Amino acid sequence: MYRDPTIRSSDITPESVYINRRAFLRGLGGVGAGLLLGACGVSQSSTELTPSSPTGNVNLRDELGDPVNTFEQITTYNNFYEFTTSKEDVARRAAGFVTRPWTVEVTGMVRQPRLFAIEDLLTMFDQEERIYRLRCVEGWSMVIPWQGFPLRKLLDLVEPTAQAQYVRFETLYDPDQMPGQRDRYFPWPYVEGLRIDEAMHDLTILSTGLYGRTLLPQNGAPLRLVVPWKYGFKSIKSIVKIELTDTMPVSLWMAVAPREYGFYANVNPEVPHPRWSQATERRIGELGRRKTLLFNGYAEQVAALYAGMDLRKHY
Ligand SMILES: Nc1nc2c(c(=O)[nH]1)N[C@H]1C(S)=C(S)[C@@H](COP(=O)(O)O)O[C@H]1N2
Ligand SMILES: [Mo]
Repeated sequence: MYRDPTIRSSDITPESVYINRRAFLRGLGGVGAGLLLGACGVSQSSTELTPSSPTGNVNLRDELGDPVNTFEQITTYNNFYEFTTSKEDVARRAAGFVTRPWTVEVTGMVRQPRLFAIEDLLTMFDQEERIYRLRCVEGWSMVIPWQGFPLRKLLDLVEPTAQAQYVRFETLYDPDQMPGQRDRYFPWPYVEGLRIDEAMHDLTILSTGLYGRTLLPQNGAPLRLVVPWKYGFKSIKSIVKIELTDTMPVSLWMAVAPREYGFYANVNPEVPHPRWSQATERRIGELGRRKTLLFNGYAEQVAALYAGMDLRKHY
């Protein structure tokens, strides 16, 4: 379970190390800091970094001004049904998950199909920082400082053909490591999909880390999708296959409960889930609830993708 953010087990939590290190690097300024950040693989896209607070600490905030969740919250309250459906147990159950060697096959309607080793993906692309809200369809949310790279960069490399209209993603299938995959209720492996323009959007990233550290198994190591304007279940974890296709992919959730989960799954406070309202959410670490924002607060960037579509019908 996540803890009350006012109760710190230690001053040297991973997030304080991360935040202080960033403050140090920023203090160096200009070229020096850029080189240092480059050397450890995190580029300096710190538009969301606010200046020092009165306490001297640096506060990492999203562009709406809300603070990031703690490292502990982000890594101990997870949805990853391959391990368990109990959010507080995912971290423990996933602890031994083997993420090396790991390959990602990019295939389908592309001119240059290719099998990538995870090491290639980590070195071929600049690892940028993106501070994003994550809104789960269950009605809770967090703010997470991811590292990763735009999915577009990977897709450009393999050159999608003119027929490619959708991108289909698959999680590893390995019931020996992922005991939840023995549950026959779900049609494993976990599958998700995006329309190709959604996949090419600059907000859509493949994440390799968070808080300046390599991704942990519970967060989808070694590579997971992050699509911040959609409900969290679209952000598929531990990806082994990416396929370009002309057919709308059927996600695991569409297959299990087609009346409850659509392909688009854009965050929308006005379209209730059949069993609960989506008007408000609980930000982990906060008391009470806050209003859910259309497209999770990213409407300015993504609304044009859905021009002319009925967002109530295409949920
Ligand atoms: N393979 C896979 N990916 C998944 C899930 C899952 O069960 N299996 N859960 C999804 C859901 S419902 C959410 S809310 C997010 C949670 O991501 P986090 O645990 O890193 O916060 O992962 C998504 N990706
Ligand atoms: Mo979720």
